[in-house]
Amino acid sequence: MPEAAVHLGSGKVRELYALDDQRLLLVASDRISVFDVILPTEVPDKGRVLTGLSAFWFRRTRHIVPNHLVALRGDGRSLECRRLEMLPVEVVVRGYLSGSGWKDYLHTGSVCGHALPPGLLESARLPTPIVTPATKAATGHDENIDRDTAAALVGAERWAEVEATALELYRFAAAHAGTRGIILADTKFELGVDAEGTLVLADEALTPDSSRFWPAAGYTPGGPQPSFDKQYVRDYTEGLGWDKTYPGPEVPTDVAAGTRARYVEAFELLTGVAFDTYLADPQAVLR
Ligand code: PZK
Repeated sequence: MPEAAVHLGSGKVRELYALDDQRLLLVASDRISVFDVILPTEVPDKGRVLTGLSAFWFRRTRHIVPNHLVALRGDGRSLECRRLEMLPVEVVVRGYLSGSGWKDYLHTGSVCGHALPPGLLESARLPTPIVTPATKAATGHDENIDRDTAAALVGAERWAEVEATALELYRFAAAHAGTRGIILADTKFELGVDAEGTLVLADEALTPDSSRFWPAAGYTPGGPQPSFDKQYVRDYTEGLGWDKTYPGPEVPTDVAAGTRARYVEAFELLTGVAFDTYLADPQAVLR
């Protein structure tokens, strides 16, 4: 990292630096969070997998919406990006009923103001994908909001553009993942606006940390689906009887290695690039 970089903030598993007034550096660590708690054990190369996947998707979706990617660095875990005015809304697209969407549906029959047919099972495929906005609550947790609230936060015209863009991104990525045996159940986008007022896709995009990826083989609605990437480490930590509060437990090397292998498998299936090739030359995902 250049010595001039100024640290702007930390996410749970990422760091954000200012390179100059126009550009930022997003650095993905190998930290992993399980049940919203960071574990003391890292998953080797996890940050490189996520960064490579983000860069891959930015390259392949720029016909849908411009994005903030300026350069993928040779370390494979850092993205130089354009500095934007971020929208104060997280944009989740759901093709399947899971997580907070399933909880809201159980209680109200709808998700973020989208009335859904009765009798849907947990993890069911939705009749059509829906956009479910959220805001960062004071607790640090995301809070689902309805589309009128989102429209009030960013402006009605901008919100309509965001919804249409997010749906197109989801349909494109879900179709690609489907051909690779992966269900893209849902995904969260963060968007910003550049100095010209153009909507720009930012943050990380379509990674296992911002999405639910399920193996298509074995998909069975009626309960939660195993996570493509985190299931080993979830199963291990739950098997300890851990109460899912801080601090999380250390995980054995073989569990961390098994988790790494699942991340790498997702990377290779989705990008079609061997992970060793990426390590030797990260630009391979941009071609
Ligand atoms: C921006 N974050 C989230 C916080 C992280 C990431 N292109 C952009 N322009 C302006 N701001 C941001 C971005 C992006 N992406 C992203 N906060 C601001 C965040 C902490 C650590 F790695």
